[in-house]
Amino acid sequence: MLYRDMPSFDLPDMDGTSAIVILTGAGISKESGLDTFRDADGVWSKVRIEDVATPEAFAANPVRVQEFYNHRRAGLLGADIHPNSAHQALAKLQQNWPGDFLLVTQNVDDLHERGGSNGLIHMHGELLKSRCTECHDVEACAVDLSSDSICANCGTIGSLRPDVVWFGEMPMGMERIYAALARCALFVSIGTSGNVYPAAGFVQEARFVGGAHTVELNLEPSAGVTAFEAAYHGPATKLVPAFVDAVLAKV
Ligand code: BV8
Repeated sequence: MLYRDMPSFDLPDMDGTSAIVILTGAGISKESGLDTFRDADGVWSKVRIEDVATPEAFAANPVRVQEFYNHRRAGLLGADIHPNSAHQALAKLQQNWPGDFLLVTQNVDDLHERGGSNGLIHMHGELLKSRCTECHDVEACAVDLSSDSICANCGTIGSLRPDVVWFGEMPMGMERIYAALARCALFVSIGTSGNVYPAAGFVQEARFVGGAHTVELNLEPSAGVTAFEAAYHGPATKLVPAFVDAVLAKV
């Protein structure tokens, strides 16, 4: 249900020593002006995953794949793209929560960092980084990549790719993520449709391995909504700041 005024969040019995894990997806960046993937006007309504987001696509047509990421990288660096109050609320939670806190994002944008978060795991990589397919060196990248790009580490020409995780590739930070899920008291999934694995399975891990209270904050019910003990639906910039204040009241 969409809330006209804020819901009262039912939270578990927890205190400042409890561990929290937050998972975010493209929905948290939507109100900052970045497209989601599976909404009606989303990224996958314009291009096919098979053409731009798999290793096979990159091998078959590197120019097309590089252009797809060059366009998104330039968009992210646009003057009109800023973190929103949901990003900022999660940074406030991290700063004020005494217990263990881990933010995991599926997003490849840097809006969590620009909103004040740090130490987060970009499990699907980062748009503003490049990786060399020869020496595996990863560097900050704010420019277009092409077959003329030169690796700053090994000097190879044409070996740079976006440092993102394509379908069929192993997401990043999985060991650290599963260790945190196994001992968290609160798991919150924000702005994700719950379609992409292994991220979509984290709620089960948190609930049945970690014994966590599991919460979904999303514009609409996700594909995995029934796995959550509590679900609140509305825009992230409304729900997340209020939710963070409710959690901080537990300290
Ligand atoms: C892997 C690249 C294994 C960068 C992306 C079961 C188990 C394991 C794997 C699989 C499995 N079944 C299938 C697989 C394979 C596959 C997969 O999940 N396929 C899906 C399509 C079925 N998974 C993989 O390939 C993963 N790798 O499993 O490797 C392995 C094991 C051993 C050895 C090697 C490999 C890799 C997955 C990563 C793929 N890369 N991105 C990029 O281009 O961005 S995924 C892509 O989807 C993005 O990263 C995105 O973040 C991610 C998830 O999408 P969402 O973030 O949820 O975005 P979406 O648009 O879907 O939803 C947005 C939501 O926000 C909506 O619900 C909307 O209502 C809401 N919203 C909108 N506005 C707002 C809002 N909410 C709040 N406020 C608002 N204002």
